[in-house]
Amino acid sequence: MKIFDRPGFPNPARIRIVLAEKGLDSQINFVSVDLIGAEHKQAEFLEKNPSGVLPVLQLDDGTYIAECTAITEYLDNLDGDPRLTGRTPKEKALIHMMQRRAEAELLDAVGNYFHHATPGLGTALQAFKSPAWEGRKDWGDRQREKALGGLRYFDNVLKDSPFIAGDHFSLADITVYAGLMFGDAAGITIPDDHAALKTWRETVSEIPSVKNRSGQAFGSEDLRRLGF
Ligand SMILES: N[C@@H](CCC(=O)N[C@@H](CS)C(=O)NCC(=O)O)C(=O)O
Repeated sequence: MKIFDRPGFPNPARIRIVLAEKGLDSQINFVSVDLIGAEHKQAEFLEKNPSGVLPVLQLDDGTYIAECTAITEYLDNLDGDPRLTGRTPKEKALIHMMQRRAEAELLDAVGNYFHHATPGLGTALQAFKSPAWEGRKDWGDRQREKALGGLRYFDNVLKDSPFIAGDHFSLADITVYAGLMFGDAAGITIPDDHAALKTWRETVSEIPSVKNRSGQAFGSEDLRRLGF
């Protein structure tokens, strides 16, 4: 199997954590794609993923799987013990629900703020932004407020639960964790009074699959080049 990604970015980090959790690193060849140079917006990459985003998994039979949720579902089921995406119907549903909230209310909101209200990934990508969003910094700024609401929501969830979707580490935790990594780079950080979220982050940072991977997030050459 191959993963097309770029170390140092939050969505690739989600899958690198999953691979480590499932002990699959040795079965994967990583292919680095130049995000800042807009390689992911060129025809060759768009054939793999028409959405023009990373990561993408390529199976040995040539099939491409994009979207972190889909990639995680595939990898999590390979060993017949899908603990990251849920073993029972109830677990599956709760993890799905919470991970979707983590994307919508936090990770994607931070990304929208970053791409639309800040210089984002730099000049090479400007040409690929949809004209519909031209001059919509106000919308990007509102996404920052949405992300702050997401942080408040997950802090409240974690006052009553050790993990985002119940009593064990799951895909929902990975998505929130990636949202916090992205927030660090974009300047959306956990407010001081969100104690439950801060404690959870410390706990999750110590999980081996996360600890070994998180150093690659936003410490990268790429974002330093852009001044983050
Ligand atoms: N929903 C997608 C999001 C992927 C995504 O936004 N990836 C970022 C890297 S962290 C990307 O490729 N951004 C490039 C761009 O927006 O031009 C997923 O779950 O895989």
